[in-house]
Amino acid sequence: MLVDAVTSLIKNYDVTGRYLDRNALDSLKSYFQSGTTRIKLATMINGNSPDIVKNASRQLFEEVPELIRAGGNAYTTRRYSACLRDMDYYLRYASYALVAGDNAILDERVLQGLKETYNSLGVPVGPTVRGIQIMKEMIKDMAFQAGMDDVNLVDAPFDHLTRELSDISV
Ligand SMILES: CCC1=C(C)/C(=C/C2=NC(=C\c3[nH]c(/C=C4\NC(=O)[C@H](C)[C@H]4CC)c(C)c3CCC(=O)O)/C(CCC(=O)O)=C2C)NC1=O
Repeated sequence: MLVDAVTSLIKNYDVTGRYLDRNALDSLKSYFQSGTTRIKLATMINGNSPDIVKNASRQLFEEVPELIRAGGNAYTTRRYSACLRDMDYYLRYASYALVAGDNAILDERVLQGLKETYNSLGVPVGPTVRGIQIMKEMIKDMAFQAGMDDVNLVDAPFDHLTRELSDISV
């Protein structure tokens, strides 16, 4: 089921039959107040997704050149394309989670079974996580240049992907 910040909060209160209290209302307020920025960020990501994927993967392959050398996991055209496609998946689903203000969609559509798949195909998690973090930094830079006030909203979905993939704290 698709969940956003509002439905997930209401669900929690409904389970225990409570009215929304001060905490709930504060968190709803901050979600709605950040709404315009979330949509601006999603618009910016949508309009630049091919460049973000291309530039972030270029930087990743500069930092970890073994990936695209013989024997590397992104070596051969097929695997190189699979890698860029995965980056695009992370970016697109992160943009959904950003608008929703909730990471549940990432658990459900992206992370489910992913570690097992990556392990069985030898896709290295460290560089994948690095690719996700590079995209995050690029988007924050773009948002900052565009004068957006709360660029740290970008962190949550990318850091969630990173944490869940690597079991490390960000
Ligand atoms: C929407 C949710 C979703 C995700 C996330 C997803 C990921 C995903 N990535 C895969 C493969 C892959 N993923 C990579 C990615 C990389 N290799 C590297 O060295 C880099 C570190 C990295 C790119 C940053 C590669 C190279 C493969 C192909 C591996 C192979 O077939 O040998 C596969 C195996 C099947 C296939 O090749 O399509 C899946 C399921 N699929 C999905 O439906």
